[in-house]
Amino acid sequence: MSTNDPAVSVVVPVRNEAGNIGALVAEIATALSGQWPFELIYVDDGSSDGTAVELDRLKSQHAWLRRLRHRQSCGQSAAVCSGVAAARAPVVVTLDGDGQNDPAFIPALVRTLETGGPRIGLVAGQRVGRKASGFKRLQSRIANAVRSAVLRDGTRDTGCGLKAFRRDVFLRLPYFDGLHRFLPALVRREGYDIGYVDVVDRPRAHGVSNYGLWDRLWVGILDLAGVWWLIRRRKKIPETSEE
Ligand SMILES: Nc1nc2c(ncn2[C@@H]2O[C@H](COP(=O)(O)OP(=O)(O)O)[C@@H](O)[C@H]2O)c(=O)[nH]1
Ligand SMILES: [Mg+2]
Repeated sequence: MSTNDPAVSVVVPVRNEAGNIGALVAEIATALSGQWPFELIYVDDGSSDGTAVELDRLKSQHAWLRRLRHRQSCGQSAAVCSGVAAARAPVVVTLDGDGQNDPAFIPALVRTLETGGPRIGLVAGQRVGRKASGFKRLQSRIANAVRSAVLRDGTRDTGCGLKAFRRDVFLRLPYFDGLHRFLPALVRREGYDIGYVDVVDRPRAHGVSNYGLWDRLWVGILDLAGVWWLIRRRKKIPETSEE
């Protein structure tokens, strides 16, 4: 498969995901092979475990695999943004690097974006049959309920890492740490519709979650206020003419 002109760039943000790399890379390749020319960009956000070694071993085998690295850990949103900036395809797919998102859903996301036409800016995976612990599911349900009530972004679940979007639309979004949790609302703010695909969640394969309750709660409330303000202050700039 040609890597010169990929039609789809898959971006995977990772921090300390040693043990989860090889199997996921193989699953992503299986999901995309024969469907679209693709590239796979792992963004290693200052991992201190064997993540880089595992990636380098695979990179020598697959021409379509790229590895970006932040010298210091800078967060999941920053990693996604670095990956999208480096992507060569007009369509970008993101997914988590811990194996919780099943790459088998990638073709459905990309097709929904393609068949939806130019009005659709982003297709969001919506998790069904969550495998997280009861407490984590409760946190997620409350966060999703509060967010959708405040932002009215019509989205049941924004916490799912599986998303497909137009690269040019993403690059227009205002950047902040935490951006990756608000993509449907921010893409709507740019005037685009959102598509949805139900995806079946899996348990984390190895390692531990990068987030605790407090990381998500306080920052989530602050970010929600910020995104609410961004939407309130949206202003469509009219067509400009030069006279
Ligand atoms: N680049 C980067 N990725 C991160 C960071 N925190 C989490 N991730 C990645 O984002 C994905 C989701 O994080 P995870 O810890 O599984 O969160 P959870 O599934 O919501 O508990 C995984 O692929 C992580 O490796 C970070 O600080 N930087
Ligand atoms: Mg996870």
